[in-house]
Amino acid sequence: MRTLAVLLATLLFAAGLASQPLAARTLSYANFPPASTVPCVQMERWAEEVQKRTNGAITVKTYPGSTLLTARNMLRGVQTGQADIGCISMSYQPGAFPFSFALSQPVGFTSATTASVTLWKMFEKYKPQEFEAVKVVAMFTSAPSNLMSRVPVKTLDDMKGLEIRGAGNLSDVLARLGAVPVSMPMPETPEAVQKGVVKGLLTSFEVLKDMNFAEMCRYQTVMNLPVYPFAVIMNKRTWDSLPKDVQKVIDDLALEQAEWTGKYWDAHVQTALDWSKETYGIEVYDLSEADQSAMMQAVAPLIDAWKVEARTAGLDPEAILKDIETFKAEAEA
Ligand code: 3IO
Repeated sequence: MRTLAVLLATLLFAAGLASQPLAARTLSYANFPPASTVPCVQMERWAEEVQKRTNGAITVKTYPGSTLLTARNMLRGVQTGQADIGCISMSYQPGAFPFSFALSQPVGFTSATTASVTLWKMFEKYKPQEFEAVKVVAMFTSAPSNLMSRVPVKTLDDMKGLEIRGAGNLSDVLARLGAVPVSMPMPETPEAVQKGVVKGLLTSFEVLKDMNFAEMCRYQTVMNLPVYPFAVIMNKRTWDSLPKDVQKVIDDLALEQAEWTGKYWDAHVQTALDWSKETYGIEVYDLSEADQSAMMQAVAPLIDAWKVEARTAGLDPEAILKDIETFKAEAEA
């Protein structure tokens, strides 16, 4: 049985290699949200840069909008080779990335640029076991999370009992704030908001424009809650089959890509807010100072919960948090 499986795998693998011309290769890159969103904009940028820097030896064929793999089967799909490359929002797999989830704790990131660069540097320094089954080619995070809602939320008290869409750690954040968290990937969220299954969503503001949430959610509350970390992963066999010079191009691009994506994301949040004000007359509320500090107090225990999770995974949470602070300060300097 086992021998047969190995034989089959070998045959399938050989067939896969044979179908690729040696000189030029096309790699498939799957992404789950619509083409208009930042994760897909950074995908196109990465694809262009890799094509340029390998002088056309590598062509990247992109599949935005879950046309090749959905959010829910992205990780497995890349591991099994349904796509060569895929983009994952780590929070969609609670428990799967105990190291990287340090970044989605309330550790005080105020921009996608700083958080993205920090995430990549942390990954490089620690080479965490959680990504052992794949090759990580890029990493970035969203901008800090804020509330977009169909009803005005001007105080923390207004959050109580409100059904809000989040994912992973951001759903835990919602629970700590007294809201009723409902977890789902981004592509399922417009319908949930539209049907009233949830009253709003917690993520970065640029989706007001990119997914037109501003049409349904006219009320925004600035909360500066944690970022969502992303990883762009490549199938291990695909990676191993690439020439060394191509591998170098990809490795050399990673830090720059994190910074490019973070900067684009931060700028795009502002563009989207301006557009939403002009197009739909959205309202943007700031919490009072008292509510802001109450909010930070309410979410602080999440860090302790993460520490327990990290220790269980054999990690040193104190060292990780210290390094995050160092890289954050470096990036902000
Ligand atoms: C996100 C995911 C897909 C498209 C746009 C986005 N903006 C912020 C996120 C973060 C995330 O994964 C999510 O589900 O909120």
